Amino acid sequence: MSKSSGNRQQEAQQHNPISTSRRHFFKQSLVGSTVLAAPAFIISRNSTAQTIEPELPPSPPTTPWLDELPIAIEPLAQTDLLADTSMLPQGIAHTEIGECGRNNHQHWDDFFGSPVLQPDQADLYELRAKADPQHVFHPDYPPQLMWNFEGKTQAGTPYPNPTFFARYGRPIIMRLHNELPQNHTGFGTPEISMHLHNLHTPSESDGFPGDYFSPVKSGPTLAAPGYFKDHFYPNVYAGVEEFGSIGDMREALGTLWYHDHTLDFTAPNASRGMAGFYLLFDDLDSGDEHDANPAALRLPSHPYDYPLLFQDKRFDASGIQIFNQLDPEGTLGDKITVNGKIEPVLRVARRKYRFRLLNAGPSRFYEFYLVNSANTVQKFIHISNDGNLFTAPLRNRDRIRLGVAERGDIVIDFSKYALGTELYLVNRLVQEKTRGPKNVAAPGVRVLKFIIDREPSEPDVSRVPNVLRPIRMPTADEISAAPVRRWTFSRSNGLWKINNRLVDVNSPRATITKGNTEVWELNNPSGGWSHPVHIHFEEGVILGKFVNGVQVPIPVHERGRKDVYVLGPNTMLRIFLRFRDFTGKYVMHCHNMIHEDHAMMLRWDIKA
Ligand SMILES: [Cu+2]
Repeated sequence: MSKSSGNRQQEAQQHNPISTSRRHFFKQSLVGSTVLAAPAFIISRNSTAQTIEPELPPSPPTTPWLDELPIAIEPLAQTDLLADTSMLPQGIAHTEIGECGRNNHQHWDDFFGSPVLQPDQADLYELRAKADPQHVFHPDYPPQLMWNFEGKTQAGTPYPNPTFFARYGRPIIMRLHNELPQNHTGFGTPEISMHLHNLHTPSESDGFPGDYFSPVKSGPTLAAPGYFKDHFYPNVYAGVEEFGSIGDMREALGTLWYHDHTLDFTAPNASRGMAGFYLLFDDLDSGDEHDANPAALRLPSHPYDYPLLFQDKRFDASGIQIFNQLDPEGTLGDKITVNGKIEPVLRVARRKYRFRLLNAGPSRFYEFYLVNSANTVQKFIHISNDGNLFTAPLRNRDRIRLGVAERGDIVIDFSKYALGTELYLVNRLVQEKTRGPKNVAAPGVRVLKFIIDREPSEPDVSRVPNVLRPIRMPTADEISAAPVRRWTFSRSNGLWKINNRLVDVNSPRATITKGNTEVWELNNPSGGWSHPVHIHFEEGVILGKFVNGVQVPIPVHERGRKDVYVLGPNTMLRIFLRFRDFTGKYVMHCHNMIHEDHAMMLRWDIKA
């Protein structure tokens, strides 16, 4: 390990009193395990490696396009959580049978009318956080440890980090078991707090960072450790109290994702693999391209609706993943995995597909292009940002930029191409440090190869209508009446801070009365780094963007609702937010997971 990173670790120990005990705990468990490879700088022999920091050798070269992704993803199968009558889901934490000490589910009786769940009241799912010691990122690398949220397919086979198919108006109870090895060594920590980003979720089911648990350990905001934790996902739109029923359909969320959010260890735990998709549908975005409802959009639907999860990872000389969780600069990945695979192939039919692109971190930004084998840029349709459908599609787009945790849904029409055509998804954004991206440069790095290998089995009836989902913009009166809070994201003493303070999950830095609105000004006064800032629970709209104090246009794809606000260098954003329907504790943090862990996060609360 380099001297400089060693110094930074000592600094982290000295300057982060909140987290010292957890860091110390983890430092002990790292003894005896290889965390980082030799410090010598080696020029990359691999043309497909991203530019890297000089302290680390690049990941070993890989032969591209050896592995294939499945041609369709499978929905996660439900579990019968009512089969064992001693373990029925209930509003109050079931600690006597091993549930961790969570707060009571809010509005449980309003939804279910009795203390214990009755048949047919909710969709029921179960995930188990488990170690897979034999994951293959690439055939050139050895099988190795990965951590997953594991579910089951309809056929009953294990399904790592599965995709939920959820529907507005239909609540979900998700039982999360922690079966990670408690004697783990290496990066990652075996406590978990699963955040569902950015569902309109009561706080006790949000995956609050201080709500981490294992059978033997629990975070400061839980009352007790446990083997499992039930999450209640109401699947209501924001605005229930204002609009009644299941809320305001203009607030619909579509492409959501879940990941571990354990305090101080989000980057290593998510890098271990614990991240997946939660797709949410309603009558408009119904997930059925054959839908007879004239109001339905009929966007390309399953199996032509395909989520793609990108993570940056670094591997040592033997091809084993490494990550320095004690360094406030983290470890920049130079291999980009797509749904857990390096340089995979996806075979597609000659028709339209909806791809849901997710930057799952920990710290790399992407600007993706679709190119043919001659690197000529191809066009696609951009339909949503952060999972929120635009009011109208952005057609003829040639790039999509994603900060960590941002999502972008795009539609690619492969019917324009001949059978046998090969296309590539390419990242052209240069990034040399975890602090943020640099310039865009062609031809970029090919991360995914499409092969158009078949005609569709039936005519493609999907479409991309000219009108997608309406938006509720704040009125001028609402904006002028909203109190303003100012948050500055900066670095001092080697750590990442908000308004010059480190995270403290025990105490809120803002308390807002339910039903109120506010304007938040997010300020990055530095030229040295970028912060993709995430506000849990509520979507916002960007009112204004300022660079070096000068107002600049808001990019067209950022004019809808968002939950991640990319603060570039010397940038200030004004955001309008409503705080609705539920109370409790939430967070705002930089979603560069390395900044988040070291400790650019704050708790804010909604009170009744
Ligand atoms: Cu940041």
